[in-house]
Amino acid sequence: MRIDAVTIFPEYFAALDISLLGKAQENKVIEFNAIDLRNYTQDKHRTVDDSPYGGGAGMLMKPEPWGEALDELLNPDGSTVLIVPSPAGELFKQATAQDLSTKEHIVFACGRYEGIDQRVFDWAKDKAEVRLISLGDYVLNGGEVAAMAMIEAIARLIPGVIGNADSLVEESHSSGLLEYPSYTKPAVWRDLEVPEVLRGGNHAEIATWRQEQSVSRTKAVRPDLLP
Ligand code: JDH
Repeated sequence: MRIDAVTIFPEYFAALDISLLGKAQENKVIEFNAIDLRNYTQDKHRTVDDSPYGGGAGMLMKPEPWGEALDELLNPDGSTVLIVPSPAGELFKQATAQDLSTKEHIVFACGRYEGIDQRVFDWAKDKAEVRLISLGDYVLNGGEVAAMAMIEAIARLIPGVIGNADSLVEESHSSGLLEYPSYTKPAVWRDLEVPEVLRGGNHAEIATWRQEQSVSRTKAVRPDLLP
């Protein structure tokens, strides 16, 4: 899979060279490029913003640099998925990550200011699958942090990115409930004991205990996840 991110802050994406995603890039399992939108401007000041038609506070990203960048980046056969992080998008879910993890080429259009001129997406609709996606119901300063989170969630589902494939198998069998609490050694730490049941080695009892913990936790903090 190839992932491109168009942004005025390519430095944000340096973190993708670390850890599992860094290894996956070295192993050519994924290719990642951060592309500076200002390289596609024509004026001496490398301007990417302008005031909005109709008035309102703040600035918008002007369409021309986006057009020049996307002319270069979108596959001519229409196989690219263009993802636009946006507070007005559909909510990003694990199912979204699963769907996107099967794509050959994804381009993230990372806006700043109050977002990007609508015509960029209206124009791109004929050249790519365009999806406005929101990381969650809160306001960020731009698309970069949202794109980073989405990239991590997508990339870790690609075969060969996660060292321990069993982790993904276990995840895919997970119930949609919150996780149960987990413990490692030592058995007693600062007077706090690991629950007896986990030290007993009765696997049926452990499974029942974990299930009960998942249900009670979900009831308490995420009742919307319960059937
Ligand atoms: C991309 C610019 C900043 C700030 C206007 C929005 C009133 C619009 N989950 C998510 N939250 N935020 C983003 C995100 C934010 C972005 C860009 C993604 C590009 N910004 C911005 C203010 C507004 N404002 C809220 N309304 C209630 C109007 C954009 C995001 C994602 N993914």
